[in-house]
Amino acid sequence: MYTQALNSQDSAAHTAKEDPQAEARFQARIDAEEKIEPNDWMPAAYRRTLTRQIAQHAHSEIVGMLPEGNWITRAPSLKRKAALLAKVQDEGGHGAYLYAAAETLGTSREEMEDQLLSGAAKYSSIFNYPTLSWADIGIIGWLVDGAAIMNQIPLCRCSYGPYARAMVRVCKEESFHQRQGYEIMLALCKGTPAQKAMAQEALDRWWWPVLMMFGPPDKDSQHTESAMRWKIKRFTNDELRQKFIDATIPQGHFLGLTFPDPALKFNDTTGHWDYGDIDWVEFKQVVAGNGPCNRQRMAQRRAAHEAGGWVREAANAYARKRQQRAAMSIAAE
Ligand code: BYC
Repeated sequence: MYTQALNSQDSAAHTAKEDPQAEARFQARIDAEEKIEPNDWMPAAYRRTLTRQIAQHAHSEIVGMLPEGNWITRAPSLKRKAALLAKVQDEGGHGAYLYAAAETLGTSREEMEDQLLSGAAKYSSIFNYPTLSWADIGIIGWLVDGAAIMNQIPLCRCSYGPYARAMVRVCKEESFHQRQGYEIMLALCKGTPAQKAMAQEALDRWWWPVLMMFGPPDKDSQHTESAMRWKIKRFTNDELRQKFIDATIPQGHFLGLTFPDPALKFNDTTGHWDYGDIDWVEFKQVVAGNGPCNRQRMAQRRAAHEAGGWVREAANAYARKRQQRAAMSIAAE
């Protein structure tokens, strides 16, 4: 979908050895803002970090369907149900484009799925928190998708062509998701005192985990330096976190909500909102598999994978039949 020629494990480009001259030419192309395409020479470390990031991103989209899918049958009206259903389907589509983009780097979708299901691959920490009330669906759209947009708009300019192109459509859809979430929050905040309290309670639970979505602080980020040099990332984790906070605080105040951070204060000197300390111990725990819902999410994914086995089998049988028919018609010519 994003390329005409996929790399395979044994292609020359894939097995490229360390080559300082090729590496210098590669970096010059990156510096000149040229896009790198699947069959171009690339350093093994560039391929590795991109495969890791895109696969984790794809897994996040797929696991991210679970907390919201949980509310489809309980949405408060037909309009809300239709919008939520469409949003959750969009996330599945994002996962599919992203797996396709990662496959162009030479790792098969099956391998990536195995890595997710075995627990070897990461997915976003945020999807390990529970969705306890309808307001959580508003919060996910407003803040989780809002954070995703802040992170993903710069990825539309990522140096790797297939990832950058996939991101354009993803960002358009995320923008609809963000608006539907904010609109849910607006309705709750303009509603009864109980609805407003539900919205505030959801913000209290989600605010800090959302800030963790941007990844560890720059001083602890292993991949930022190389990812910035290769123009995979255009901003550091802390820069994007600050941009998100600056954009979101006025939106929360417009809703009449209070952020659960006593240190939050507009800094006239810097022109940014100062914020309190993020609990990085909690972040590490969640990423290590010990968040409130990690085990439940993985159990649900494994069950869904097993239940879908017959679909994969049928698709493979159909593909084989088509191949055989094509071979027979060539032989008959
Ligand atoms: N959760 O060196 P760092 C969505 C890991 S989908 C878990 O800074 P990097 C949505 C990181 O992978 C949202 N792990 O890494 C879907 C690395 O571990 P490894 C997902 C995290 O890659 C459905 C280690 O920590 N978005 O929005 O330079 C419904 C060190 O970090 C997290 C994307 O994936 C985390 N939050 O920067 C609604 C966007 N943060 O691999 C919404 C694409 C870090 O060395 N990804 N880690 O074992 C990125 O932009 C970057 O990968 C990150 C991290 C900013 C996330």
